[in-house]
Amino acid sequence: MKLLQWLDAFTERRSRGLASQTSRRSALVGVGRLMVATAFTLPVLPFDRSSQALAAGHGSGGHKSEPTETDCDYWRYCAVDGFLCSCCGGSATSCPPGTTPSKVAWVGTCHNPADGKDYLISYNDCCGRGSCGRCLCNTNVGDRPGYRMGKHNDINWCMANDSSSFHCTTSVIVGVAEKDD
Ligand code: ABN
Repeated sequence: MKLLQWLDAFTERRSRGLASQTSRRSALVGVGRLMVATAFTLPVLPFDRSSQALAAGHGSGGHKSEPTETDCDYWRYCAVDGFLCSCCGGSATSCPPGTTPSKVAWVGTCHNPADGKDYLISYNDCCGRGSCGRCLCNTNVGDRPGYRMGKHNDINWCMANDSSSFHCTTSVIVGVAEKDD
């Protein structure tokens, strides 16, 4: 009888020990498997990365989105040299508060892809405040070295104003260029 009791107790202890060890081990194995599976599957899940694409300047379909008035490659900025007033509290055609348009300006010719025409653009600086420092654009189509007087745009056009402090540059359409035949 004593032997049977001892055998019962022994068997029960072993069974319980085995059961608790097995479940702990299998739980650990399960967690390990889950971690490995997560590491392999998360990078290939279909995350929405459209905001990153937009920030990089790409719209839907992987094409670059149309330039706007705060982008250097906006068509009418083709010959600009300065900070865009559209990034400085003004717009592409108006000076920010506290500044006045320069009395003299550089005139460039830019192609408008929307209507296929070439336009004369007057790049007037806005004067009376220190440098805006935002959206510096230097596209310079038609610009020639400084010794080609009158064909060089790297000039402070505020020179003839009461204040010669340069703040930013506007881009005003002043005419349509005639076609060469
Ligand atoms: N037209 C913009 C500018 C201002 C100061 C110096 C160089 C160019």
